[in-house]
Amino acid sequence: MADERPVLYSFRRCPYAIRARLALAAAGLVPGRDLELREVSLKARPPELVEASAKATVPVLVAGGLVLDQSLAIMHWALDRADPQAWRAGWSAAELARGAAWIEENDGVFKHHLDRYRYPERFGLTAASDRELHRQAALAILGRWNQELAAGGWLLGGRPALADWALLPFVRQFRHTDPARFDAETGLAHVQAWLAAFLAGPELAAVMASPWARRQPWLSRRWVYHLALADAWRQARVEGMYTHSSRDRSLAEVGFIHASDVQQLAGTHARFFSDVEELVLLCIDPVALARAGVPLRREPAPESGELFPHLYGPLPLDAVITAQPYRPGET
Ligand SMILES: N[C@@H](CCC(=O)N[C@@H](CS)C(=O)NCC(=O)O)C(=O)O
Repeated sequence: MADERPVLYSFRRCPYAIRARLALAAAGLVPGRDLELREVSLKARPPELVEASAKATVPVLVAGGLVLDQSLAIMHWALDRADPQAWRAGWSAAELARGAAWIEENDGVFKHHLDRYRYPERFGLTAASDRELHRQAALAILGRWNQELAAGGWLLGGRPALADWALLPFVRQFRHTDPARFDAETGLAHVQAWLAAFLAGPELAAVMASPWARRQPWLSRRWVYHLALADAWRQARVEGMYTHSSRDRSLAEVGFIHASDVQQLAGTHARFFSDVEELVLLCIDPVALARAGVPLRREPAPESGELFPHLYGPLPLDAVITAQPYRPGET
């Protein structure tokens, strides 16, 4: 039977994805049981994500026919299922509206200044003074949040609400840009304490670790895979072409390059590479292979008859989407 679980495309460090995971976890959902978590690399977005949401940002939740590609919508989806910590429950309409306004300010103007402070090169900000202007503008907003926090330690009062969880991953990112300077800021004591509690708390720790976050990106079903010895991969990068077929034999000897579909990888590793320490997993894009005129055929292995992908030609480097250390057990 097809897997009907919702799929969450996520990226471990993304503040939007962190807030979505926080809400899903608070609702009691567990990856592997209630949903499938697919950690993605933003440099190599899987075609399944792009097909679900053309803009292919993270997070994206796909649940049946529903595609939610805004983190806030995912938070609400989670809390519609269960809100045991009363992130939305028990607040007045006016309080909820205040919370929504903080979120809007965070996602709009605060994020604008945070990005320019954190990644000035992306915005062509070469002068240190430009960067500093954005830091100061973000600090002015934090100063106002500081006043809100003074009364009860949380944005709406004495306990955390949706707005706190939605903002804190971004404030974490602001601090992370220069922690010592953030911690030395005066006039932000309530923000500093609010963030410190978040950073030390179990909620964040849970969603930054397995099963909510992984170090290795999820492997798309639409890519094919080749396990390469590190030396062979190094040589390919010098030569601009990968021409090994298997562990010990060349493309010229065999006539094709051995590869695996994702579900075959662990078996391939166990059969041929279990004693190799430095192994590189090449994720290969069949579309780029076709563009380069390299035929990809699925052919039976001599003993088992199981069909494996075979590449009939040298592997061009631009068909290799990622090359990452292979860690058995993580695919
Ligand atoms: N409004 C979206 C923003 C998501 C977003 O921008 N995520 C970043 C990663 S932190 C991303 O995917 N960036 C890649 C891109 O914009 O192409 C949300 O709330 O989910």
